Amino acid sequence: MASSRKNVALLTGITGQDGSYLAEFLINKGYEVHGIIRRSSSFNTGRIEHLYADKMAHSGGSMHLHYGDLTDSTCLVKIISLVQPTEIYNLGAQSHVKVSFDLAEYTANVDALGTLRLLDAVRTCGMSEKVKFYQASTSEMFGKVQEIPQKETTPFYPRSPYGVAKVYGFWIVVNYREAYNMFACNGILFNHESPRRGETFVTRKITRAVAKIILGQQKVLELGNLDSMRDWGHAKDYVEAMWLMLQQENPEDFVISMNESHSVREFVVAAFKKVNVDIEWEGKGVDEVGKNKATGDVLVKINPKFYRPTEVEFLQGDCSKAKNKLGWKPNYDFDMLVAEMVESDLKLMKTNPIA
Ligand code: NDP
Ligand code: GDR
Repeated sequence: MASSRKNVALLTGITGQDGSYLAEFLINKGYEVHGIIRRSSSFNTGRIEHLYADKMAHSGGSMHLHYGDLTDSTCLVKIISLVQPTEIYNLGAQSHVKVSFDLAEYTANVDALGTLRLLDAVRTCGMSEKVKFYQASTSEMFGKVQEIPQKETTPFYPRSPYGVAKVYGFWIVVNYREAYNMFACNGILFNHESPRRGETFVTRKITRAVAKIILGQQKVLELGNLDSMRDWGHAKDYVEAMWLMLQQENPEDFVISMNESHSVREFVVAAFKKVNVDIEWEGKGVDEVGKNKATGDVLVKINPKFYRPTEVEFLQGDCSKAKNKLGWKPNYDFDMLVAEMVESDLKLMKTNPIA
């Protein structure tokens, strides 16, 4: 393994929530960090701009960005042969579960075949036994409840094109590890959030709406299934686990989670509580509403548009293996996560109401 070389990390998905925290983490550890970014008609580097010195050149300091895409094998080979990474973190993905029902083929192309392309690019560059590879696998692979809590040995039953594509990603990583002696690991991460979470994922949608409602910029928050149960942690804690997996003697797969499950309804209540609003629920199904207990104002409504054709009802992860073998433990709990996200969105909406 490439231990005598300087630590050089290559990240796909560096502009996303996890990519930005992981890049920060690795730079602090003294890594040279390279990231693959997509060409976009608008700026897509907002989460990582603070990490490079020269904004125009997308470079400077320990950060280097390269245009590329997981659907383009040629660029992956070029970038890997140029960068000669010691570690690759494959975080790039069409990561929205609901969107994957509309963009099923594209999601498979990026999330499933993109993983294959990246692994094959490593082989093409003759680096199979020189680079460590991290794959962003997901609790969505567990899908329909087979066992509670879910752990590394729980069978997969994905419930969306996204989940199915990620199951392919998982197994192709296992196969290349076994076939070509690659140091390749799957992190099976449960939901993790932060102030940098994309605005259309449910936690961030809620914390943004709480901030806007309290500041008089929005009246009502419309949501889909309030009964879904998720095991929510903080992205900052979870990127450390990704790195720890690649520092082991042998490549293995690990569940990363909080072993604690909350409903979307509970997240709503906790977020409004941070701005001293108590929510009481009335009605059932699509007619359910969340009211401000003090004023009677309806603050939360159901919009069936946000329902999914098939839902993952209950996720709770058992991360004992990661705790025992990696020595990983989270610094944030559920309450701290909600507090940080609400505070951050309050600050954002106060300074930039059109955000
Ligand atoms: P985000 O949606 O925030 O980021 C996704 C990243 O992938 C962005 O940088 C995006 O670029 C990039 N990307 C999208 N399509 C392509 C493509 N065709 N080629 C190259 N890059 C692409 O996701 P997160 O940071 O939340 O998640 C990181 C990874 O972890 C994803 O693979 C996700 O599926 C997985 N995961 C996430 C969990 C979570 O709770 N956050 C839990 C378990 C797994 P752009 O900015 O240009 O859109
Ligand atoms: P998820 O996250 O699908 O678990 O995937 P998301 O926040 O989108 O949904 C969580 C649950 O909330 C319910 N929900 C809503 N979801 C959204 N987005 N918008 C709504 O208005 C809404 N109302 C209710 C959903 O139905 C669902 O049950 C995330 C992504 O980061 C994946 O990439 C990752 O793999 C998994 O987490 C682990």
